[in-house]
Amino acid sequence: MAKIGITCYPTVGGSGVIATELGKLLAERGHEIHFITSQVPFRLNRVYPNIFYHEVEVSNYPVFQHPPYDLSLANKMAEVIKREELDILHVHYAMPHAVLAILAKQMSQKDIKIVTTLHGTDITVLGIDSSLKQMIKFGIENSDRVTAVSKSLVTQTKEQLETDKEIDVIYNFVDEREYYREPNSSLKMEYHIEEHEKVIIHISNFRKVKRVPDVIRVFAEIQKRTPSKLILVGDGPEYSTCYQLVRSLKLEDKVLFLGKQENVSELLSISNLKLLLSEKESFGLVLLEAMACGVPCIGTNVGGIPEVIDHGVTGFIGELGDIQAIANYAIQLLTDEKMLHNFSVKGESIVREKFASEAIVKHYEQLYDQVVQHE
Ligand code: GMT
Repeated sequence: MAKIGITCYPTVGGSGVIATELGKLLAERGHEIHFITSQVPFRLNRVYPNIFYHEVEVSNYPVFQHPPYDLSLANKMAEVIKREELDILHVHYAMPHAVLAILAKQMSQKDIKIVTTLHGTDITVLGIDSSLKQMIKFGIENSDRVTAVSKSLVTQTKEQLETDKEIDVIYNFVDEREYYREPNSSLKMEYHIEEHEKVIIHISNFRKVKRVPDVIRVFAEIQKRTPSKLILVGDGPEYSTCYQLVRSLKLEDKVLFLGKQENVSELLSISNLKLLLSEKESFGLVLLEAMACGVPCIGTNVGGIPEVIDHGVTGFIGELGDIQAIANYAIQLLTDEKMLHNFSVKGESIVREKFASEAIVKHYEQLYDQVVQHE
């Protein structure tokens, strides 16, 4: 059994979810897990005897213009590596976490192995910035092993950073014990959704890349053809723009803005279709969460989305910004009960087969074994 340190951004976000869920499942399999983060990861919602949490304290000295979070993190990593005698430090994000792990390794003077998982934003957004490109490349090339959450992200990383570092694809997963369809018709009533109305759902952090206005425009077309409601879950910079758009399209009584929600599987369980129309998306964990709850998905032909949605089998893939074509797919699906049922059942089985949490956690374990034995 290994002693594994995990660093991620612990707040709401796919990478934080994956890092935390992975830590929990590894702990269940007997490993000793040490989270080294600035806050308790939000999914770490109960006590686990072999999970430890080391808080990174950021001091705000008057001489510094900005609190030195990165250096405090490296310092904490080095301290935990030495004191807890970690075997592996698994960091999520090359920038800044892999770079800090390398620094921490030097400071600790221990032969700890560094595993870095790429989730996308560090490559697709930060990697474009030439001032950071060299730093990200350094983090990746000096990690002992690197994984990425889709084939598309591997290709993009290699192209953008001009690196031939070997990168393993390990897909996102969900804990199937938490994500499954549990119909609750009273919840529909509580949200004033009629039984015959179809429910379309979108969940994101409302950043520009998520193209939430496209979701609203697609819904505007759908509701002309079939009785339906749109549920928007999450919060972020585009929230008020979306609110204005809904008002200008006179859809206020058909779009529900729910803000951030904890128990999304309950909301997914009353939904018939999930829309993710992003312009950048290395995987789209929310798609997997939806499929696990029996919800067919429509996504854009972007990043890792086509690796998750099987076009014509579990949902549809449309071109970015092609509102009418995406709306047509949605109407076709929502007005055909047989297709809706088949897509839903197929989605649930793909989650259990291609994206099974057990197989994915074992894949990470294999990688840890290889890296430790490679000494
Ligand atoms: O974009 C987000 O919603 C957050 C971001 C993150 O860093 O948590 O998500 C990224 O990592 C997720 C987990 O691997 C992926 O499922 C998301 O597709 C990815 N986001 C982007 O690539 C934009």
